[in-house]
Amino acid sequence: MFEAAAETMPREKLAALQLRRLRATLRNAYENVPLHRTRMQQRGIRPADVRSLADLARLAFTQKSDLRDHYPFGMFARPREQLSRLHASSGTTGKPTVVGYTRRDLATWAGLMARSLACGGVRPGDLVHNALGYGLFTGGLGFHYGIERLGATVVPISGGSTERQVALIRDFGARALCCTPSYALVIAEVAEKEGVDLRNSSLEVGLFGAEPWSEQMRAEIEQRLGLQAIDNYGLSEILGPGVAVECPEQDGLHGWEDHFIFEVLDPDTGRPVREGQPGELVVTTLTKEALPMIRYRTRDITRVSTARCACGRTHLRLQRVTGRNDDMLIIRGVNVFPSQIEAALLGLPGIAPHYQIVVERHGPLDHLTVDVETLTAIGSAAEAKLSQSVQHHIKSLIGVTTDVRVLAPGAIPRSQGKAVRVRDLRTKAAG
Ligand code: DLL
Repeated sequence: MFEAAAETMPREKLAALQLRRLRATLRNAYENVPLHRTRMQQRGIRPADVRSLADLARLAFTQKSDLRDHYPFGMFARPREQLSRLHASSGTTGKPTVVGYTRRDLATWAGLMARSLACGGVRPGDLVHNALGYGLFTGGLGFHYGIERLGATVVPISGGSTERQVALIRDFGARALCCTPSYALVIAEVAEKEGVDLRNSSLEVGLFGAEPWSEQMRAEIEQRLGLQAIDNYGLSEILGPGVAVECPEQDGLHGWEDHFIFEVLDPDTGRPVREGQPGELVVTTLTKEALPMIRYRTRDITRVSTARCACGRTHLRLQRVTGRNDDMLIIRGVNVFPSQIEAALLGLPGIAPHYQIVVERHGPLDHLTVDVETLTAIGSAAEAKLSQSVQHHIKSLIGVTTDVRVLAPGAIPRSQGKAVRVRDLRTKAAG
């Protein structure tokens, strides 16, 4: 463990630390961010009134729209001159979300990333191939400084030029790979095409995240790259990567509770669900200077468990994030996450693990077309037959009727970062 005392802290001590840090965070937010001060005043709460962790429920939520409404720097608790770095996420609509870090925030982040890498099985002295995007995205630089902090060697390759990535993984002898799960499969695919056997390479562990992925996708990646695939979760508004990560038990992601408070709420009522029940993850930061976040609604759906983990860490575990509230499709009354379609598709014989879902409006009803790809060219008669059987398989597993389009090998666009899984044509048609 990178920080054994913190990672194995008894839960009562952890709770006491959280309360102390929560009060300091609220003071920082109240004194330095007009939006947080106004919201606390509206509720008649001052930071000193928060005397227990249960009092957190009295505070207002923060949402992505708050960051947009105060674009670019209005949510910062420090003057811009005191920030060492900015990151931003582009988002699909409107203005980007801008986040900022003081020098101390960057040190905290590097420490949490080093802790997360070690938790996932990366060791000091390892060579780590970092294929997450460098730039405004938090993935590349977030991992970069964590890898250095851990005492490992970073190869800052970023995404793209996959042939070169394959050659460098082989030539430099990387033990660990960091990228999105969808890009891990692109690397596997290109290696196979080039005749490079990564299964028997130096790779032993991969940290994959930044997008939802399924257990089936994990199995595929582990088998094709010959490594242990570890899930890691984070979001820019809260930190970037380094919020939660699996240990080698691969049974949930340890959320670092000495730096964050995790709540799981019913997205409709805003009330907590029982432990183990699915709901929206809401996160409060405890150590951020520049951008303290109070009860940030992530829109991500997960469940938590505080049961003790075999690895000895005491921090709660988030179940793999299956998707975002706003990515959920409602097809004739059935709620569907793209990751469920992924789980149904992966492992089907003859089908490549690349897919795209097209949503259209047919009259009053939403309609799904799932584009899949064959591993080899098979001819139209076989394609028609395959389409039928995939359609049947999805229907029997998830209960939704879809059209399945079987495309030629390589027809589905490959991503270097976050894969675009859903093409939603509904709004266009309505407009
Ligand atoms: O994706 C930070 C990150 C970088 C995490 C690299 C892990 C590795 P954003 O671009 O702000 O930050 O996107 C955050 O991506 O709210 C989730 O919806 C989704 N997401 C991130 N990690 C996972 C994961 C980075 N492991 C948004 N599983 C989040 C499922 C994930 N979804």
